[in-house]
Amino acid sequence: MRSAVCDNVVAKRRHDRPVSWGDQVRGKILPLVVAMIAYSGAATAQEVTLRAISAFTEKTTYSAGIERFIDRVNQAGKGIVQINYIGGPKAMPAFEVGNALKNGVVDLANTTGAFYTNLMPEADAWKLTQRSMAELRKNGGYDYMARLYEQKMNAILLARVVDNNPFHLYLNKRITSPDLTGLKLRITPVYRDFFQALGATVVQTAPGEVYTALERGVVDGYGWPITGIFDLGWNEKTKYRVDPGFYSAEVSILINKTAWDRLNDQQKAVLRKAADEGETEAPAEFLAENARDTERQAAAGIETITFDPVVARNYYEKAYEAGWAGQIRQSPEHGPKLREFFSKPE
Ligand code: 173
Repeated sequence: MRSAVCDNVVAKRRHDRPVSWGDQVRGKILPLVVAMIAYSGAATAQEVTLRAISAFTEKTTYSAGIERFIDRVNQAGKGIVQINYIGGPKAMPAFEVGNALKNGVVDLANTTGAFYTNLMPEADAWKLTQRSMAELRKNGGYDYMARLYEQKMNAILLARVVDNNPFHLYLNKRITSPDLTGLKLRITPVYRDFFQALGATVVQTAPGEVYTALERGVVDGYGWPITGIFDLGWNEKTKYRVDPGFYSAEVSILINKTAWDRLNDQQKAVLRKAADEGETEAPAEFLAENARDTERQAAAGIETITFDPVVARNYYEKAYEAGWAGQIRQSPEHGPKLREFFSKPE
């Protein structure tokens, strides 16, 4: 439109006739008015658009939290702040999301600590929390992590939108005791120390590669939470689930700190409110989803493998023992402190 106006002016001048009032309007005054409107818009328009990405496939269990957050922000933030959802791993590999967030390639990210241990090994410790986020925000545990997020990720963890959601071992070979010798299992850093402590051989893959790995028999099983195995069809390639579950899956919405610092108070308030709502509703929501998916797995013919109570207790305790040992090995400075904040009171 603006270039059409300019072209018009140039064309008119070539005719070398006296400049009429109409020409003046088109040539000088109109562009001025257009520029003034544009300028006043820029001066008063507060609306900022942030770019968001998820490490999990769009419209599946572990993207639901950020998708609801985006809906809330885009609803409450009209004229203030909006989010442009780029999508899931089709747009960016899961293990790249942490880097992209840190470097400001995206402003917001939905991901889990295990996917960016290269930048911040301590982030994988969220899985070991035995206290609620509400408690951790009061007891200093959140604040301790917040400093590490700022230093190592240039980020703020706005909301943990997955909690109360245990991980399990899924298998295609029956076991009668928690001895995983001879089994090859798909992992992320979440399960590495525990499954290796039980004798397994491990291979790390993004969630998007699990189906093919199962189909080709490259792995005998995989680690995953209690919910979500139906999302990408893994139920078709899964015979057993080992109980009990262990840890508490964490997926959170992170924001790049530089992008956050550029926002005004009103914009921050819209994001904070949507984040707080998401974090508050997650624990109860997942308890309900856990029960639903447990039934759904049984209905799909997935058999549960259980152990004697004492063996089961040892299995569960070994998960935490191996998990914390791994954390402390990778972060001797912060691991012990995080263990104090995160563990349940004795
Ligand atoms: O198994 C995984 O890919 C993983 O680490 C994870 C973490 C949180 C939620 C779902 C999966």
